[in-house]
Amino acid sequence: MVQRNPCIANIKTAYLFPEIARRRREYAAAHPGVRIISLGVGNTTEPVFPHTGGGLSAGAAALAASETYTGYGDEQGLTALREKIAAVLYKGMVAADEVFISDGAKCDIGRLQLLFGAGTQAAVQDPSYPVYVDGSVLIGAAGGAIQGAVYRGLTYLPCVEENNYFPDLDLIPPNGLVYFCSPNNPTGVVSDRKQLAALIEAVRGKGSIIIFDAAYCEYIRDPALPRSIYEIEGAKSCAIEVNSFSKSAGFTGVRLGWSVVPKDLTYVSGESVNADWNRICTTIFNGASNIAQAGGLAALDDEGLKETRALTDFYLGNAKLIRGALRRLEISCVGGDNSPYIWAHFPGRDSWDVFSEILEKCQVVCTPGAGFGPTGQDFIRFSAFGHRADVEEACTRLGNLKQGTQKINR
Ligand code: PL4
Repeated sequence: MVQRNPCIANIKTAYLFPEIARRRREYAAAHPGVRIISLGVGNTTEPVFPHTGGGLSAGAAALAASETYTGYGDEQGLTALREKIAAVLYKGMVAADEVFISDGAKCDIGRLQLLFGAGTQAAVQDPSYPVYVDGSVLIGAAGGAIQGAVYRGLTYLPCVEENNYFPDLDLIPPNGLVYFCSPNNPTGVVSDRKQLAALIEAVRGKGSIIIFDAAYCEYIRDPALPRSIYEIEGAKSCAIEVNSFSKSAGFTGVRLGWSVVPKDLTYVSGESVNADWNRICTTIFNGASNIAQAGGLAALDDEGLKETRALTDFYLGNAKLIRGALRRLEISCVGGDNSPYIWAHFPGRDSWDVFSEILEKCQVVCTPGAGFGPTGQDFIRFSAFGHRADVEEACTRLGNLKQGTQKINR
């Protein structure tokens, strides 16, 4: 008999989003005819805009003609797309051969963990996108669970109201990884330049590396806030960035993202992380779909960038409605102004109980904060991804909660 990978055995709870889907299905089965609205998973709902969609269509059409057909491409992605991302999105802050095209940020986060392996200490913002934690467990870098989904070998960096949702940098482990997400999932809070400069200084001082997840950077409206870690001096020697077309172009189902691994970045041994990432990508990844990449190229044209702005404006409009509804209920919340997530506080409550209450009283699905880490225990995340009419209806239904908690503090 073949032995089970003991790291898999360390995972103690179901992955968050399928668990929410399971509970939703269970509720729907018990309440036939009830229309459930989702403000849960961060999944885009609006159609791809025409110029970007035209890129996808052209990519598909090219496959149907012998003159334009293409098969496997470079595993690192189309040179034209790597160059365009470097030029248009990073304004030359990174070079094209530091950009690696992928099938999405989530997949990159999983593969990046192979660079560092089981022995590397990892720190995560608490709360954070669960893939950083669960991925670390699967690679063997987190050890066993202490309780629930809290793992012995991980360093949790609480990001709470008391510290303005920015962690105590003294907690960062030496020679380890720091997963950092801004705009943050789930809190919706964006770190400013001063905070990211302090993060970089701390990480460099400890010989650690940041894996910076900028998947929601196109939602930033405050021009003073950084959209990429590479806007901050020193980042190229200590940070990898992951990003995606999912939430900017509506490509959640298309699957297209990228990572930036600077050539300045080295291990403690002095060897190049970029060279190893190239080796991993070429070995166990076979390149993003050529149709998706054609769409990505169109999304980065002037017209495509306008579409990104319009799409993200739309979801930010939803976020404003959700914040308004919570405000009327006097539920304290953050986020939603430069991000599509709103982090709402239900002091003293268990977030899975609040999830059930909202489902039962409002037929609205949300995401329990406990799924993002221990500090999320009495929080609920509301996602602004949804059709406008559904979000409006959900906001009306939230009135059924009629729950006064604490005063709005942001
Ligand atoms: C549900 C901080 C959503 N099944 O689409 P990708 O792979 O380019 O990006 C995924 C991603 C990366 N980084 C951050 C994210 O928040 C996400 C998507 N998160 C959410 O509701 O938190 C979708 C989750 C999906 C999943 O497991 O990722």
